[in-house]
Amino acid sequence: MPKLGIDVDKYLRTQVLPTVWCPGCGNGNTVEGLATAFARLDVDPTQAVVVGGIGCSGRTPFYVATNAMHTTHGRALGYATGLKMAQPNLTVVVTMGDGDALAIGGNHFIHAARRNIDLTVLVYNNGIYGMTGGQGAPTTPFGSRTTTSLTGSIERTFDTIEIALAAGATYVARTTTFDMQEIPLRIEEAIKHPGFAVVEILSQCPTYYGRLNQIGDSSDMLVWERDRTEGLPVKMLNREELLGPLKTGVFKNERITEFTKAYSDLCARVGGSYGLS
Ligand SMILES: Cc1ncc(C[n+]2csc(CCOP(=O)(O)OP(=O)(O)O)c2C)c(N)n1
Ligand code: SF4
Repeated sequence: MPKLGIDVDKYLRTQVLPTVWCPGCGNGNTVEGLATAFARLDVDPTQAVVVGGIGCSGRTPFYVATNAMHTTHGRALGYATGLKMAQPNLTVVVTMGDGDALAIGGNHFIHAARRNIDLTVLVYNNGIYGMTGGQGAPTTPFGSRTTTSLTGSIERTFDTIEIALAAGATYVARTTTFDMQEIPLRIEEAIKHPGFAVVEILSQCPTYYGRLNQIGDSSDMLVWERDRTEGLPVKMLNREELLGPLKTGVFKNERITEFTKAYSDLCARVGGSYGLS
């Protein structure tokens, strides 16, 4: 694990390693990226909370040495919203699978984005339901095989970035587990951003997606991720260009009023008190 002159291990529960994840699962890349981002920002672990949903990716809080919440499938953003409203000074990072964030949790995702509450949301997009056996997800690429679409998915694919942008997220980025240097950079930007920040990380599930689609092992999947994406050009894209290879990079970085601040201002205006204490 690269140290880059900083103590990444301080942010990992090394005593519980190895993880429960399959060998070569992309989740480890993202956890390392998160720990690196925390280390570079010198985040106080007692003042940070990692909130996970359910699924393989939902296990992330088990391995990050901050406060942790392991919640329910699709509801991580509900818990995180309550936590942030009660304790607005905490750094709250929410880790969810694509199914967790955009299928069962889709409504929470769009409304948390609409409110612009200061949460960092990491969507681990492996295009499949990993934990429950490789079923199709809204993010499953059109035509690909899952255990519920053995002849190829005929459903159209949700684009996390388009949904986040349309719902009002104010920081929106995509990277991949191939881009190991970029993951901590994007997570750092998202944590520093005072608003709803979404980082989609295209990730590999070699056990189900890779095997069912005959992509190969984990390293073959990293090459596949590299080849199906390209960095954002420095210009606005039209609809046809957006339909080409998936773009990576920062799609939006805008500062507007954040929700806990708006609520605090409201309380001051009407003479109420803020928070639960
Ligand atoms: C309310 C509810 N419905 C269904 C499940 C079963 N379930 C657990 S994990 C999961 C899917 C996980 O897929 P994803 O969210 O994409 O995460 P991954 O495992 O791929 O990281 C499902 C359907 C559940 N735990 N709770
Ligand atoms: S089933 Fe897929 S997503 Fe889950 S741990 Fe294994 S490789 Fe990772």
